[in-house]
Order: sequence, then structure tokens, then C-alpha cells
Amino acid sequence: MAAFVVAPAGWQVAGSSSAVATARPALMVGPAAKTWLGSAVRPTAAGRRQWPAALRMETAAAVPSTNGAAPPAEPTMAEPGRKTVLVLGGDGFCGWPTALHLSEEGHDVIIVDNLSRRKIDLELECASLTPIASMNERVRVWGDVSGRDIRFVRLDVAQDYDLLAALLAAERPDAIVHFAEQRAAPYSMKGAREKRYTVDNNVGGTHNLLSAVVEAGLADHTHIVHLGTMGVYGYGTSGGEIPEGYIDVILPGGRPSKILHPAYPGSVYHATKCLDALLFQFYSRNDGLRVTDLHQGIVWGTNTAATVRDERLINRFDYDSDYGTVLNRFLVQAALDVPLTVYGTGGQTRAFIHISDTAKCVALAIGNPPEAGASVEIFNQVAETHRVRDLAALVAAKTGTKVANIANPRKEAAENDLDVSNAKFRSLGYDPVTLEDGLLDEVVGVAGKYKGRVDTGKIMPVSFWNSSRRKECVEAGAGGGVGNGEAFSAASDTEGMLYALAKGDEATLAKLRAVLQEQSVSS
Ligand code: NAD
Ligand code: USQ
Repeated sequence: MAAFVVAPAGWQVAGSSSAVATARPALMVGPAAKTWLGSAVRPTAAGRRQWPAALRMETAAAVPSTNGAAPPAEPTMAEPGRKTVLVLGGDGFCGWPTALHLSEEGHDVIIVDNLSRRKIDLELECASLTPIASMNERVRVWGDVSGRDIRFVRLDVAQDYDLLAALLAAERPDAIVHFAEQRAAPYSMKGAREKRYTVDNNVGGTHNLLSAVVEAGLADHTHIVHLGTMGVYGYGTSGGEIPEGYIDVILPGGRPSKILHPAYPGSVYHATKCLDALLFQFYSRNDGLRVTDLHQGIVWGTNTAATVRDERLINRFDYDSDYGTVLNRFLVQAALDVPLTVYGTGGQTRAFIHISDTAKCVALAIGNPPEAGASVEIFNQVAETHRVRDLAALVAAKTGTKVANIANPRKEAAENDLDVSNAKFRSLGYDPVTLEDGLLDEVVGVAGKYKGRVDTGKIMPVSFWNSSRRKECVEAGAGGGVGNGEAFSAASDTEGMLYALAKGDEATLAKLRAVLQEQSVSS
């Protein structure tokens, strides 16, 4: 196996294979051949910044391409447009394609990630539908196909404060994109352990970042771009179009004011984004930090123009009931010909955006930082809104799959309207991809290609918002005798089949399939 060297772009690594790993064991993973930055690295150009010895850098930067696939790319961005950008959470679903997009635009990209999402896959005994490569391979392949370097630092933003602060001081990034949070609402509602982890990780990580920027003396230099969520607003609670972040109000006494839109989180995860927003407001007022908070809708799709350049660059795709988002789940379920799992009536209206637009919007935000001293800039990063049942109908019509209305594991409004402004992004040139643009077929193709990797036991919900939701769901699932192979009532056949799938009860499943087949023949 090739030894990965560890160095900032433009540095040489001396004797990489003999370098001794001296950093903290907690940060060490992967092939033993990998080295740690420190005395093994020396700068080749005057003025290069010294990275702290404890930081483990895994980069393709210092490894020349060996397959001759692509010559080094010409910089597409002349100074001063080229920025040093840290992408926190750059191994994740949104972070990886965004890091590639920013790299392709000519920025000097450094990914920071603790790989916790991959660990949660192990914990849930689930994996991305798509076979994702290791971080080392990802950045190496990207170097090969694009001729551009992305560096990778493995650290925990919520735990490794000193390393984060040292990295910021050494790199003085122009922008930091903050994706590094536990982002699944169902996972955040599983139980006390997951609730506490989500709050500690997300709020602790965000606060570490803000205080590290201040401590590194970068308050008036570094622009923080955070991925927030539409869920901070609640869904349709405003009684009208949801503005971008702020609302004009008349305070008691008749004083006009502009305040953050009231927070209506629908899960512990969404609550952490509301807490993040307060931290941004405080640090922006107190320390003059320049912050952009992107309130993003549900992301669908998997690939972007950058990730399709090589199979090993493929993006992750979650389909399980904790991490899979609704439209991607429906498309995988359709590929398996499993009924689409609409929770409740499916009257929930949500905002959506394609993954390629996530990357483009982040780039737009980086290119348009708020003025120093300005309030936190807030954009609604959404393309369109849809009701869940309409999405299910769309997928069903396209694929011929059945739709199942199953008991809702979440505590949320059964029906809501949602009208969202994205005027600010549009004024910057954002021209969103929508469901009509044909990309659904691409996702159907991905789902079909990898459906053999699906564990059908991960389809039905396993996280419940409270004990009564759990009870309702369990009763609905058990009502037809799931798990004991008994006959199902016609009404609960589909739901029973789904729960049978979840429990891997093949005998019951076969019986249900036969019932469904009969029903479709007779209808
Ligand atoms: P993801 O779980 O795929 O990626 C998050 C990444 O952050 C993972 O690679 C994980 O290992 C890393 N990470 C988590 N905690 C970390 C820590 N303490 N230190 C270092 N790395 C850490 O999630 P995603 O779908 O890519 O979402 C990214 C961000 O975008 C999240 O903040 C999420 O709230 C937001 N967002 C996502 C969606 C969506 O539909 N996926 C929609 C709106 C907003
Ligand atoms: N839903 C179904 N069937 C399913 C899965 C979900 O009907 O099989 C419903 C849910 O009940 C919910 C809606 O679909 O009403 C959306 O659920 P989701 O899991 O797709 O999205 P959500 O939990 O809201 O979270 C996702 C991301 C999160 C991000 C958020 C943006 O995981 O990181 O913040 O979307 S938003 O929803 O706009 O707040």
C-alpha cells in the first residue's frame, strides 16, 4: 500500500516511511504507513506556515499522480479570488461534494472531519447505499483526476479544541464552511444517549469553532459559513412566507425592531441549530465575527458533476430510517419495489434542494461575505417545497411502486403549508435545480445500481419522538400479527409487510407479497 505523506501543499516530506507517529493515539487510524506531520516535514518555500506537530495531515498534495491521468490543473482563480477554505464535516453527504466543487473553483481546500458519521454507520449496522471510498483514497483520486490538492485533517471539532485552534492559527483560512454536526433528527430522538451526544457535539463544536476563530485573532479575517436548517423556523408557523432569518416586529411600547425569526425546533437536532443561531448572533455582535447561516431544506440526490468523475469519488447516500431523507428513501424503496413509507397522511410540506445546488450555494455564500460588523447573514437555501404525499405519488407514478401510509414515528403537524423566500440567493444568481429537471432519473439509476447493498431491515422507523408515538407505531405494526407469521387484515397488509421487512421475517413477507399481488390483480 502506498504510504500517504502528510504535508501542506508545496511542502516536502522527508523520509515519510520512517517517520514516527507521535500524535495522540485518539487521532490515529488507518494504515500504519501513514505518517504524522512534524519533524518529518520541512517547508520548501519561504513563508509557508508551520502546522502544529500534533495535527495529522493526510493529503494527496505531496504525492505526485502516478497514473498520469491528469496533468496539474491550471489555477482557475487568480489571487485574490482564490481562498483558503476549511470544510468542517467534509467527509459527509453535503460536505464531500461541496469540498470538490470549491476545489474545482480553484480554492485551496482543507477538509476537517472526525469520521464520526462512518462510526455511526457501524453503530447502526447500516451503510451508505453507495460504496464510499476512504478519505485517503477520496483525496488521492481527486488529486489524480483533477490535478488539484485537497488536504485532510482528522480531528473532532467538539473535542479537540487545541488542535482546531492551532490549525486555524497556522492556516488563517479565509472561509470556514461548517457542516460538522450530527444531522439526523430521528437519530437525535432515539434516546438520552443520542440526544446528549447531538447537543454536545453540535453546540459544543459550533462554540469551539467560534471561540477558536477569536482566539486565533481571525475575527475580522475569517468568514464562517454554517449549514443551518429550515427546521429552525418550524414549518409554516409564520402564517405567511418565511423570510430569510429575520422578521420586523413591533415590541411592547410600540418600538419597531428586527429580530431573529422565532425558533420552533421539531427535534433535538433541530434545537441545536436554533442554539447555534444564538451563538452566531452573540459572537457577531461581541467579536465582530462575519457569519453566514444557510437555512437549508432537505437535500436529495447523490452525485454532482465532480463526484461522477471517478467511481471512487462517489458521494454517500443514506436510505435507512434514521439518516435517509424522505425523497432519497422513496427512490431506494421504489428500486426495491417496497411500498413507499409515507408517515401519517403525508400532508407534511417541506423544502427541498438538490445536492449540486448545496455546493453551488455554499460557493455563492463564500463569494459574498457579510461586511465586518454586520448582523449574521441568513439565507434560505431551498429550491422548492412539496408535500410528502405528493413526492410519494410522483415516485409511484414514475416507478409503479405502491404507497403505504404508516403510523408516524414523529411528533409533527400532520398537514402544513410552507412558503419560503429564497430571494437573497436568487439575487446572487442562484438558479435552482428542481424535481422537474430530470435528475430524479439519475437517482433512480443510482438506487437501482446499488440496490443489492440495501439491508431491508433498515427501512422501517426505529426512532420515535416520544413514548406514545412508539406505542402507536408498534401497535400499528404488530396489529396484523407481524413477526408471528399469522394472517394480516387487508387494511394492515402493507404496513405489516414493511414491519416484516424490518424484522427480516421472510415467511411473513412472502405471505404479504402474495396478498398484495392478489390485490393488484383484482383491482
Ligand atoms: P453527514 O452526517 O453526512 O456529514 C456530517 C459530517 O460531519 C460527517 O462526515 C461527520 O463525520 C462530520 N462530523 C460530525 N461531527 C463532527 C465533529 N465533532 N468533528 C468533526 N467532524 C464531525 O451530514 P450532511 O447531510 O452532510 O449534513 C451536513 C450539514 O448540513 C449538517 O450540519 C446538517 O445539519 C446540514 N443540513 C443537511 C441537510 C440534509 O438533507 N442532508 C439539510 C439541511 C441541512
Ligand atoms: N418522512 C416520511 N417518510 C419517510 C421519511 C420521512 O413521510 O420515510 C417525512 C417525515 O415525517 C418528515 C419529512 O418526511 O415530515 C421529512 O423528513 P426527512 O427525514 O426527509 O427530513 P428531516 O428529518 O426534516 O431532516 C432532513 C435532514 C436534516 C435537515 C432537514 C432540513 O436530515 O439534517 O436539517 O432535513 S428541513 O427538513 O428543511 O428542516
